[in-house]
Amino acid sequence: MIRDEETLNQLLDTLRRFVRERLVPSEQHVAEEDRIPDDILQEMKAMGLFGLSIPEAYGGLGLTMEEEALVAMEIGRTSPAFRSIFGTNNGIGSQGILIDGTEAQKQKYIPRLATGELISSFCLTEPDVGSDAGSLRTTAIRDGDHYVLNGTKRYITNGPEAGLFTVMARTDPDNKGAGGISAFIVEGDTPGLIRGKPDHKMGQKGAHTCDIIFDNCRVPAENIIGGREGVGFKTAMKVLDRGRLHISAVCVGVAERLLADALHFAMERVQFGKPVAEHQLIQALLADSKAESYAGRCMVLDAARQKDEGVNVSTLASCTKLFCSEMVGRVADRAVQIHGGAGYMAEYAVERFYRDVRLFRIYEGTSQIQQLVIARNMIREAQ
Ligand code: COS
Repeated sequence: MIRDEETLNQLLDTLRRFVRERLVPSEQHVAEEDRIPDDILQEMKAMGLFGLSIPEAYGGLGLTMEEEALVAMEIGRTSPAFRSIFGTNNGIGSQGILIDGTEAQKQKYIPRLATGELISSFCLTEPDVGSDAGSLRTTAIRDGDHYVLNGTKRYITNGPEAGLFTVMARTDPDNKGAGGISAFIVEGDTPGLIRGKPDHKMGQKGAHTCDIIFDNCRVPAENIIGGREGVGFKTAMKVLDRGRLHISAVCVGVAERLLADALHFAMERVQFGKPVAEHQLIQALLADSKAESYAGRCMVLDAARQKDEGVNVSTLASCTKLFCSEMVGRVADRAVQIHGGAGYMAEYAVERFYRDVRLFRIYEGTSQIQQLVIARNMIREAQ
């Protein structure tokens, strides 16, 4: 749903210019330094990017899912690391509180997430728990008016810099399944919350992950999301439904950027006496990429509109995540191929993007998990 076309177009224009003039020229620097410069962070905060999807009542821009998808596509036209730092505040870092939190929890934390004063993280994955999220082992045992958290969370995006964590932990040790899990809000300076060393990743330099270790970490009982035990897994799943749509939109943006780079290169590069873009085998690579990225764009916007209408988009979110993350992998591969030897060189952005996009098929649920969710929902609906 687009509420006001003119206001949205202004935002998209501003963003397009910011991406082109500020972010794209900094991509290489961010990759080399493995950090986003402070001045760019400040500009992103001033533009309201940390609160895109946070309701206006809590200081955000209150974008609808369709509007957010269009914004994410614009942001996708540069290194995913730029999006990663504020994407978490809009998505998996804040949505648990927004969807299932109490009003007091929202009032206390959401406005500071919207401004970017607080950076947030989502702690679900563990060393032995990835796709089978319902089997997580981190415990949260009630002790007076606190819960005591123990366990390790792994590959936590924004872990090194986050000031606020949404943590899924088992409050009922006798229930080994999803029903024993609760979600907590944990402040970054809580004693017993320990950050591991930043991970060395294949790509997405500038976006940081690390282990988050809970060692007898005492969290006030009032910080259990929604004030209820046993519903944390469902909170996590609802958060991921939304997050998967957002990531799909980013995949579309990245694919469009890669295709623009590949087309530009193909029109400049001359072989056999003419630009390689005029060779039919290169044209096939360009055309397939165009058709697929357009399909991704249509899927994301359709699913986003349905979400705005209140439809349960669990299946559609998984369909778009599956298609768009696989699609951008194929487009990145073709973009490297079109560049030939140059595509293998770090001097060209496609080499970096080729590594960056590999993560999209893994995080917020692997492609295989999306397949499983889609098929299980289909069977459930048919029964
Ligand atoms: N929205 C609301 N509730 C949901 C839901 C959704 N999208 N998906 C599942 N649930 C509910 C189910 O209805 C069920 O509730 P009841 O017990 O009341 O029936 C409960 O949650 C458990 O669901 P289910 O039985 O389907 O859980 P499973 O353990 O079989 O696992 C998958 C479900 C595999 C889909 C889940 O573990 C998953 O998404 N794994 C991937 C995790 C992931 O994406 N990790 C990435 C890291 S986070 S960046």
